[in-house]
This record gives sequence, C-alpha cells and structure tokens, in this order.
Amino acid sequence: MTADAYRPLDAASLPARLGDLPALRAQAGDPATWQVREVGDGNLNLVFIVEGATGGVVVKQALPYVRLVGDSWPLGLQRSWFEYNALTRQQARDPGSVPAVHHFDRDQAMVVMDYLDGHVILRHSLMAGERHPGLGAFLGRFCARTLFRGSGLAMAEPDRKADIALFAGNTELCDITESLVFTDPWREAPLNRFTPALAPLVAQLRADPGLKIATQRLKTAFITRAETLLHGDLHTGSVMVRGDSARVIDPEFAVYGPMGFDVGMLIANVLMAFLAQAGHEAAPGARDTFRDWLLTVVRDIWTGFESHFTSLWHTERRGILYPDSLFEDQDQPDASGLACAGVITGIWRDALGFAGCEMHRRILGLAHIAEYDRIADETLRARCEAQGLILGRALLLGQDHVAGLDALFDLTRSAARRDAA
Ligand code: SR1
Ligand code: MG
Repeated sequence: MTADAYRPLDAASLPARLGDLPALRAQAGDPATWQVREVGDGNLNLVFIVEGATGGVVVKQALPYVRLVGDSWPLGLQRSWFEYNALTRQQARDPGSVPAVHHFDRDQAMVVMDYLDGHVILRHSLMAGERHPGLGAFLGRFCARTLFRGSGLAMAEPDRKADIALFAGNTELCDITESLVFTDPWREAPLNRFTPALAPLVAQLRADPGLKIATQRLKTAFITRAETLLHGDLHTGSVMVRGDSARVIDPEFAVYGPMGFDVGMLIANVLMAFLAQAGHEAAPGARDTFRDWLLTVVRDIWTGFESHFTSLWHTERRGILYPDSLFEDQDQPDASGLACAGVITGIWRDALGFAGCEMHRRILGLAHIAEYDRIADETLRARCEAQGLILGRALLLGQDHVAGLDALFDLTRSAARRDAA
C-alpha cells in the first residue's frame, strides 16, 4: 500500500487494502476475521476500529479536507506526519500516556495505533456525570512531562532546534488555531455561529478593545514563543477514559509554542464542563457534587503540573536554559527554586489567558462543544454559554491578577450564578 497514491479508506475495503500489513496482523490477527467500523466523530479525520481474532487496532487517516465543513475547505494530508511525530515524542516523554503507534504510512496519511478498548471520549463522559479517579493527576503529569521534556530546559539544543523546524511545517493546522482560537470569535466570520440570545453580550465583547488586545497579545505569544512542543489541541475531546485509565490522543495540531497553551485549553474545557452541567442534570442542583469533583480535576491538573514540573526542574534540567552552572554549581539552589517558581507563575498567567480564548471560541466560533450544543432548551443553553463568555472575559482581562486556584474557582462560581443570557 505504501507505494500507492493516497486513497481514503472505507470500512468495507479496509481488510483488503491493509490485510498484508504485518503491524495490523500482529494486533488483529487474520484479516478474514476483522470487523471494521468507522467511528470518527472529530472535526477532521477518518477513524476506523478494526477488531479481529487476536485483538483490535485503530486506523486513523487524514482526509484532504475539513470533515466538519466538507470539501469546500481543503486541508493538506501532511497533518498525519506531524501527528505521528508528536505521538512518538509524547510516548517517549510520558510513556503510556498516549496510544502506541504500530505503523505509519505517510503517503496514505495513516497512523495505526492501539485500540483503547472500552475507552470513551472524556467530554462525553463528563456530560454523563461520570467521575474518573486520578484524571487530573494524569493530565497534570502529562502536561509537565511533555512540556518540560520538549523544551530548552531539557533537550539538547540541536535536537530542539531540529524539532522546532520540523513542527514549524505544520502551518495549515496552526492557521486553523490562529484564526479559530485567536481571531474569529471577536469578529464576524463566515463560519462563526452562536446561540441567538447571546447577541447583546457578543456585541459587548466585540466592542471591547481591551479584550481584543488581550487576545492578540496571546496570539503573538502563540506564534512567537517556541517554548516547547505543544499537543496543540488538548481539550476533553482529545482524552479517552475508562474508569481510572486515561490516554491523550490526536496531537495533529502539534507545534512549538508557549507552555501555558496546552494547560489553558485543558483547564478551559473542564471549566466549560462545569458551567454546562445545568444543561445535563436531572434537576437543578442534582449534579452539585459532580460540579465539585470537576473543580478538583482542575486543581489536580494544576497542582500535578506544578509539582512534576518542579521535580523535573531539579532532576532533568539539562538544556541550555537556566543551567546548573549559574545556580546549583555556584551554591545557589534557592535561586534555582526561585527561577522555577517564576517560570511556573508565567505559565499560570498564560494558561488563564489561553483558557479565556478557548472558552470564547467554543461558544462563538466554528468549532463548538457537545456540552453546550446538546442542551436542547435554547434559553438554558444561552444561559450556560453566557456564563462561559463571562468567565472567559474575566480570564482574558484578568490573567495577571488571578492569584491561584481558589481565585479561579471564585470567578467560575460567580460566573455560574449569572442567570440570564
Ligand atoms: C476546522 S477544525 C476545528 C477544530 O477542531 C479541532 O479539534 C481543533 O480544535 C480545531 O480548532
Ligand atoms: Mg482532534
């Protein structure tokens, strides 16, 4: 198949087309036994689950257009090359946190990877009110390990520069983020949509120059501050869970950027899950303890990130940044600790700003989230979304003044008390 020109797969012909691949046979057994279904519910790709006599495997193939929109929006196939490279780096930096890759075919834009049996998309699980022990700790550790180990704090500089160059080629997916996350929500754009009752609030947001300046400062950071290899799209649709097991998937938006981007996107999505609970609970207040749990997930993400990052700082700081020779070797360990705390504070502030962008774009832009979209009662949906916009604005305008988790939770609970669009 490698030599063939690109052709999209379909469930019926997949066994004939991929049946000779040793990597697939090793996982799923004799192709005659394969059951194939296409399950992609993301915005971009085909995703097949192949189950056979000896197990299962996932085959993910890029389409030459944006699936969410159709072939009127062409999109290059090379995103699968960036996804493959990101997955292998994440696997090395946080082993077991992502599906293992069994085969990659660049011509077919196809990655064959672990089938995560019984796992579901975290976003759907949070909508259903399911808890996952250890989730926040897992995600915080994933962020710390991948962000630290992909940065100039840890990597040999020639390797880091080579990776910056490699992932700088992911221009089309970056362009999506630059437009959809950092620009379109605050202007009229053809593919934007929002719940009509939000119109007065949207007009207010778009009329606020301070808000737009904040978003453009963050966009500047995104395109200029090549601090580390980002997942690039780390929302709750990019995490799969089953009980206390979790995996991060879908790093096709990977690029070098500011550390706070991944952390902020993640936190924003858990906070939106919090704010959308009113649209999914059986009666008002029925999900209050689940709401509390969601905030503990945010707490665990951040404290897990902070503690793992700090520990990596003291044990794996072998890059050119903040070298030992300036601190520990000169008997100034306290200065090193201080420097680490300063870096973490910067990540926190960035994360809050990026979280604000993510909340606004999921309510006002093209790519919405199921938590809000599936609230059938439009008045209730508008109320939940307005709360997201209010919190997003508070984070965008106040990113330097939200002192810590408790202040973030106060803002969140205060937004949740707003009872109209
Ligand atoms: C056109 S792609 C829209 C969104 O889907 C992806 O999951 C990313 O979040 C992107 O912004
Ligand atoms: Mg995705």
